[in-house]
Amino acid sequence: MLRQIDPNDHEKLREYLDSRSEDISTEVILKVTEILHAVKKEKDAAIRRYTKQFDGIDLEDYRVREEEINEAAAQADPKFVESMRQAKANIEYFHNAQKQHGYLLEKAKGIYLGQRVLPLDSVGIYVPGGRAQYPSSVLMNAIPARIAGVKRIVMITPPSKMGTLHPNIAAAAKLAGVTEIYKVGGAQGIAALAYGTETIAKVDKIVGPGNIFVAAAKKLVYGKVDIDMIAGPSEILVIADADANPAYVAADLLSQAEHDPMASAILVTTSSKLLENVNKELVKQTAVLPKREIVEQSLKNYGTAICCASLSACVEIANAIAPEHLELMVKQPMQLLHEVRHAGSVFLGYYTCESVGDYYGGTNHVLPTSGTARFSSALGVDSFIKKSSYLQYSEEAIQAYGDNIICMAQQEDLDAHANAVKVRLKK
Ligand code: HSO
Ligand code: ZN
Repeated sequence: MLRQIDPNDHEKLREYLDSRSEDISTEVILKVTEILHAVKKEKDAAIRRYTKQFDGIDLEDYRVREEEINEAAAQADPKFVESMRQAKANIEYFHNAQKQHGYLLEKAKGIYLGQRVLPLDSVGIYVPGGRAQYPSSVLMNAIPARIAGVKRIVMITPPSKMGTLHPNIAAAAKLAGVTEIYKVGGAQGIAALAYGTETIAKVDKIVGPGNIFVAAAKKLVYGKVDIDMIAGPSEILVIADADANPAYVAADLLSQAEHDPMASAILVTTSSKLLENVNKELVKQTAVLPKREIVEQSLKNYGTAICCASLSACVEIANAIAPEHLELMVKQPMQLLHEVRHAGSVFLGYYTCESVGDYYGGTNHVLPTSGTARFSSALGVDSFIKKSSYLQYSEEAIQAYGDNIICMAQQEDLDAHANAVKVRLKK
């Protein structure tokens, strides 16, 4: 049953929005700082110690050799591998269109200005172990990196208790073009990627979701390396009109709710009748879900419904919430899309459930959460490139415009700057 909030009760809405993102506690920050320092100093020795302590296994070597990757991948279900192959093609299709090109401007008098687009040399992808082990996320992280032209794509993931690599993760990594795999997780894994160890050469950027320790570690190493984002719990907001099928709406809300007890599922609708039916469907569908307990907790924590007078009013609510996923279950979704300003990814029409995008359609499922869609974007090719500008002034150009530069340098009391121009001027 979704709790209902009045669309005009802005305070309640604000309260709801603010409750979504939590600050990382000082205790976690302190613990993680200690781990980062230890790995920086002791490298592999610290990795081995923490892996033993946190993952319960003593690994002499945490590098995964090609043979082991192939053996693990061979155990994956062939039908699953074929589905992933198709998903990969769709993800490539979408992300190829994101490639950016540099530019070169030629001004008069031998002046050239340009910008080059360059891939990062190396990236590290964190793949969580335990509950949230998603091969689909390996595809979503690694494929755009490969399309951007990144040469070294390193994946790290905590070892299982037996010290093995999950077959599905191995299969996804192979398909997606991951070039190195290491069995190390947690803050110690992030430290290894950021600082390097005897086993892992450090990377330039770290991407991928993880638990609170991983998130804290990513925050702390940011600046030393780049990071993608600090992902919060998953969210879906469904805007549905009176014609939407309540069974579809409920199913889609539940698909996000099953991720995490902290995930939020929000229905914004113009029809109170639909809301009533969705609530009935939620009860019915939840009862038979294996992840029933998580779903129930998630709905209890964050399951929300808001009834609005018009579809435009629904979009206004969505814009205020800036959800990670937004479904437009309305008759003319393309028209409504124009009003959407803040959403990580939008799913249009009655048939495009979020799962299409989570797995298969080609758009990226690594999206800004907790309202950060206001200022950030989905992971993509852009996340793995950087830009470098260049400039050339000919002899004539410096003669023509040098005075302006000298004047500006003098106003800043930087005589050496001015001189660098003066020595080139013919007088
Ligand atoms: N919905 C998740 C992505 C995912 N779903 C992975 C299934 N597997 C991102 O919010
Ligand atoms: Zn999902």
